Amino acid sequence: MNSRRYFLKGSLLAAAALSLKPLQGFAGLGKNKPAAGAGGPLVLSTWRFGIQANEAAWEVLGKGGKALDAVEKGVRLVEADPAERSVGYGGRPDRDGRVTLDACIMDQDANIGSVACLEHIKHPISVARAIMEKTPHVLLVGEGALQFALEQGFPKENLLTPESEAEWREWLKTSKYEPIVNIENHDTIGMIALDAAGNLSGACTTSGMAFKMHGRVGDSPIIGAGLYVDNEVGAATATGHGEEVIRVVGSHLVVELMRQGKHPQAACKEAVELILQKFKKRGADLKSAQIGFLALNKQGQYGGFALKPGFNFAVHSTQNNRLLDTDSLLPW
Ligand code: SD4
Repeated sequence: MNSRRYFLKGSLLAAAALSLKPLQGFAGLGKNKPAAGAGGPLVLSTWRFGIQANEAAWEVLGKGGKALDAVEKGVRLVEADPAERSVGYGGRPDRDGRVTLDACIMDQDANIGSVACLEHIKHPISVARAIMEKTPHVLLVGEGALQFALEQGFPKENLLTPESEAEWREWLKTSKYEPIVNIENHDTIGMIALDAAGNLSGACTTSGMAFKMHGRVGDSPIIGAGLYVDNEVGAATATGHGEEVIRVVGSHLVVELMRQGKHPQAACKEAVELILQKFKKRGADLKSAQIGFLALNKQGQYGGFALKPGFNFAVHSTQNNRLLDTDSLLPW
C-alpha cells in the first residue's frame, strides 16, 4: 500500500476509534481550550507517526521536563524507525541512491541549530541540537556537517535499507533520472511543544523529497520555513512541498499571523492561501502539490490546515493523545 493511502487510512481509523469529527470538530476559534495550567503541557506533531512521537515526547513533558528535550526525544523515535520511509534511517534516497537528511531545532530563547544534506547519521535532529549548543554557527551542510557529527561522537551508519534501495531501483527504471514531486513520496515530522513552565520549542526532521537531485534541500532545515518558534507568541511547523513553503517562509509567516491575533488554525489557513495564490500566479502545476501547516500558540490553542485533504496531526495533552484530520483549501 502506498504511504499516503496508509496515512489516510490510519487517520480515518484512528478518528473513527476515538469518535472524532474532522478538524471542524474543534475548529471553532478558541474552542480548543488549554488542557491544564497555563496552557501546557501540550505537544503536537505532523502525520500519523506523530502519535508515537508524542508518546516519547510526553515522557519528558509529563514529568515537567523542557519542551526542547521533549521535541528532540519525540522526533528521534521516528528518525530511528526504518519503517518510516520519509524520515531518518530507512528514508528514501535521492536520485543517486544517497540518503541525505535535513533537520532543525529551535528553543524558547530563539537558539537555533540546523543541518542539511547530512549523510550516514541516524539522528540529524541531535546533530542540529549540537550545532545549536556547541558551535557559533546555526547551519552546517553536507560534508562539513558529517565531519562535525563524527567529531561529536555520532556513529557513522548506512541509512539505506534494502526496502528503500529496492524502491529507488524500481524508480530508476521509469524516472529517466528526473526527480518527480509527488505528494506520496515525502512526509516530514514537525513537532512543536509547550511545557509546564509555559515555554515553547520545536523540531523538524526529514529525508526530504524522495529521489530528489543530490544536494536538494527543502524547507525542513530552514528556520522560518519548516519551523519557527517565538516564545512570546507561538510555534509553527510545515510539511509538504518544501519549495513552496520556502517561497513564503511559511512557518515564520504563521507565527507572525498569530502575533497579529489570529487563531493558530486561521493563521495556518492564511499561509496556505498565500501559497495557493503564488502557485496560481506562476501557473505552476498543482496536481502533485501538498502543503500542511501546524501551529500552537502560547495559550495552548492549536490548529492545522492543508492545501488538500489528507494531512493530519497528533495532539497530546494531559487528557489524551489523538490524531486529527485537517481542513483543506482544495479537493484532491
Ligand atoms: C521537503 N517538506 O523536503 C519536506 C518534505 C515533506 O511532507 O514534508 N513532505 O520538502
